[in-house]
Amino acid sequence: MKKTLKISLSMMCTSYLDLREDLDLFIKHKIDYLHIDIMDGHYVPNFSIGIDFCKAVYTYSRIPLDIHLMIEEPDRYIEIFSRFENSIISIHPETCYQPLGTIQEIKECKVKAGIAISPSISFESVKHLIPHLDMVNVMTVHPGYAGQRLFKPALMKLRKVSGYIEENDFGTEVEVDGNVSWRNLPGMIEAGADVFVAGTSSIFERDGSLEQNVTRFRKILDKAGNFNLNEN
Ligand code: S6P
Ligand code: MG
Repeated sequence: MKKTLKISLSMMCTSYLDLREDLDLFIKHKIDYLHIDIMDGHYVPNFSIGIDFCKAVYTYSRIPLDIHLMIEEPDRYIEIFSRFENSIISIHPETCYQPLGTIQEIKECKVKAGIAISPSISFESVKHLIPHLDMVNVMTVHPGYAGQRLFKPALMKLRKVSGYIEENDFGTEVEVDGNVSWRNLPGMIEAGADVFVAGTSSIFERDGSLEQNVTRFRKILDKAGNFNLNEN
């Protein structure tokens, strides 16, 4: 079966002054998700974008949001981030008292539910949550900043997560987030990711234009998806 590999664009890497023009380009190229990194200065040292930014980009583009909550006690904010149809909210399980309860709450708000797994969190410690999820984000950098180097051991975790999902036919999407560069992309595809967070190391890198980079990224994913078709 053909595998559809998707692009989730990291919006903290966009040029805010060119936002409207960039969103037009993302609409034209049918970008699958806008990846929204929400940070609180506690769970991660950094701050980033917030709910008003989500409203603006979603209202204009209607591209589903892939909201990555890097915040403590995310339960307090599920309701306000669940107002965007066809979107996904991912939490870090170690930020919740009762991760399954938070996952259920996200689903009750009629959006998709995901978890993000930081490099310090093992596959084994979150495995039991996977059957309840629509997406698992395997982080290949430490949460908090764009432009970091790949944390290589996370690729093994990516392989474990995608293998477990495939063996059990859960249908959960596997996302890879962090230094998804031109160089690292083939290994991440091979390790079983379906959704790729594109940031400063690929689509927003300065070497090519944004349009050239989007086209280049899509071509790589389409080719890999078709290859999967031929394999089966
Ligand atoms: C990191 C965040 C990521 C970054 C993305 C940036 O805390 O969750 O989503 O935005 O990794 O991509 P790059 O190519 O700069 O690593
Ligand atoms: Mg992220």
